[in-house]
Amino acid sequence: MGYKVAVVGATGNVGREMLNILDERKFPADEVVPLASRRSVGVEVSYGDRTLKVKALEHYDFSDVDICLMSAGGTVSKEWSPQIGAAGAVVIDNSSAWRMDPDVPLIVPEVNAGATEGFKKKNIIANPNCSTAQLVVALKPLHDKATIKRVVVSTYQSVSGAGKDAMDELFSQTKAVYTNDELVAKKFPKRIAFNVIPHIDVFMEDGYTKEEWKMMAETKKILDPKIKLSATCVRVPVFVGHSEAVNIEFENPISADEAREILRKAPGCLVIDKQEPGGYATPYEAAGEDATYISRIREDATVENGLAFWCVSDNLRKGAALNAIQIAEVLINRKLISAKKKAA
Ligand code: 11C
Repeated sequence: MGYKVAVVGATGNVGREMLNILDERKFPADEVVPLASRRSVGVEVSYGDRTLKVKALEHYDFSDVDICLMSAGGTVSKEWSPQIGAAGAVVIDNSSAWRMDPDVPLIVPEVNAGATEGFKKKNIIANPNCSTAQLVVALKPLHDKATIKRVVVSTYQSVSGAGKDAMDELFSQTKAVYTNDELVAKKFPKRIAFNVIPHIDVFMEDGYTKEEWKMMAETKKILDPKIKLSATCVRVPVFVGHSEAVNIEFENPISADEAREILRKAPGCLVIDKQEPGGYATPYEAAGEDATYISRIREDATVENGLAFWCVSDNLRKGAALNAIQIAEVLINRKLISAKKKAA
């Protein structure tokens, strides 16, 4: 017997990617139900070669749903995830609502799949922020080898991280530049076309932004609370694919060659590091792919035991939908859930 999977937020960037990936990975689902707010009821979404009609989240009966993939934002998740979890479905939530809750595991399967079983208290599992997911996939094998003390990371984040309206804003502003029309900025605080914006999410009291705080706090929860991390998160005019320039200080020595060999064998990582023009990954190649691409691996002589690299991944896939579905696969493969009997 297969699983019944609900996708909440099915009309959004990540929800649609979740439906694609469930099909691509031949997820053992007998039934997939796309859900969204009332205004999206009846909208058609693709699931493989099938077209499904979106149903209303409100009043949906979750009692025979096994897994609920949630990508409808923090406010909806805060209200609905506990109710869906109490109805018996395991919620895998893509928002930031539950990530820091001590009773909710925050999972990147390549890094801390073992922590998944902690979901039973609330029936909720959290998916990390996209910029954290790809980073910890790359950090984990290096941490295992040489123990990370401190990370300094600068991100180059695509507009799809801010949703479909943000992608439309980049498109229309870019067009307006060529047609000499007025540039309208609604989603971003400054023009994004042919520009970069050093600001993602709200400002915190200490001057960091919430996106930067998330990278620090989530890395600690997923990988190791002892790791110190300072991030600068920047929006760039790229549609899909987040990039990161990473500097690490380790407790123990590790050479660039050793790091390259370790990362080549690490789950979820793909090393492209030819050290010649074009011999590195960019968001263009990473979009639509599953891996975290790692390039430009080199020793950083400005600190003891220092290493620097470049890492790129599809923020809608490993940063969101793919990671959520990999968590669902962990639940099944580790026999942490079994498919419920469905009404005939
Ligand atoms: C961005 N990383 O690129 C954000 C999107 O906490 O899940 C995801 C925000 C989150 O704008």
